[in-house]
Amino acid sequence: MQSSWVPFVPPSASTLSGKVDALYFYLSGVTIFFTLLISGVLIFFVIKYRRRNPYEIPRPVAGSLKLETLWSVIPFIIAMTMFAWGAQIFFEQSRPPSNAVEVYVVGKQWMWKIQHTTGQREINELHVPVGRRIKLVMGTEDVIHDFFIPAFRIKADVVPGRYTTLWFEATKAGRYHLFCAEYCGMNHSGMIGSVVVMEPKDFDEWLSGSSSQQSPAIAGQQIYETLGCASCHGPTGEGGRGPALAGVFGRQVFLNNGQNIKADEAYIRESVVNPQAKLVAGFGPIMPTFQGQVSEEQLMQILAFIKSLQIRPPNP
Ligand code: HEC
Ligand SMILES: [Cu+2]
Repeated sequence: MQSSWVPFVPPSASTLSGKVDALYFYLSGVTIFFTLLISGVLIFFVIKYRRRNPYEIPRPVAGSLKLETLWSVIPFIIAMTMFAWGAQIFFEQSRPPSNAVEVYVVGKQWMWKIQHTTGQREINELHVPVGRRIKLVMGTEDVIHDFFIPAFRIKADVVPGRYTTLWFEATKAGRYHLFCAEYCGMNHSGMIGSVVVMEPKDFDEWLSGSSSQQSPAIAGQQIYETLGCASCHGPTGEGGRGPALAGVFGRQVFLNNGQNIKADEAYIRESVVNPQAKLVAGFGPIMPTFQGQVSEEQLMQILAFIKSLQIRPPNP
């Protein structure tokens, strides 16, 4: 495992980690500065104004508007710099760039199951190339887990019934810790793994080395056929009794109730497990729920299939 030169600070290996550290050092610096200042002044005054004889009575303290304004405004400004800086990093971290390569992650007591869009599967290991943006689409089969890569300074809860996304761009080849950071039962402490960051050409070799695996989109297509989705949505998602699915991902969808929402991962997932929650305008509530018939992993594969439908639109 890689380590860093600052004690207690994990290695820094993503485009984000330096920024998070800078903010952290700023917070620590401000805290240390004021701790020293206040305790120094406190000790100084305790000595300077100590009682020298038993009959001494101090002068009464009168308020000072100037002083009070000053010690309200300065901390306010300092707190706001922390807020603005933190918010800026938060927004950057929580908005995956559109050109990121997707990787599917499913948490399960007590392991991380990972699948690449090319089909490679891994357990408790995540191989990624240096210098490419990776977007993780994460779900869980059972309880809440938390995907944490300290070296990248990224961490997010994975919650039953919904998707969480994270993104990063690794900057340094090496092997880094991967933890579950949410207590998830008996073997939580063993739910650890590693992230292997490789040079792009090594990574491509690794990808092609373990071929013969089915891509999530192809697996999703098979599930789509087995569950009979095709009977309403058409074998290539061209539509029929149900709306066309080709091109739906990322598009605006008009709903029965007049609302207009973006078809993101969460929407597609909900459409399959709870189709009546949001009805597409012009269609009745005829789609049955598939809750309990598909695992989280299969849902992600269906999602991958629906996403793939827009890259290659069906022939008319
Ligand atoms: C009995 C016909 C039927 C079957 C079977 C069916 N659907 Fe649907 N589906 C519909 C209808 C009708 C709608 C539109 C009304 C609604 O939103 O529920 C819909 C909506 C959807 C949507 C939202 C589409 C949009 O444009 O917003 C998705 C995604 C979807 N279905 C996926 C699936 C998947 C995946 C399966 C198989 C696991 C499936 N459907 C099986 C009829 C069906
Ligand atoms: Cu866990």
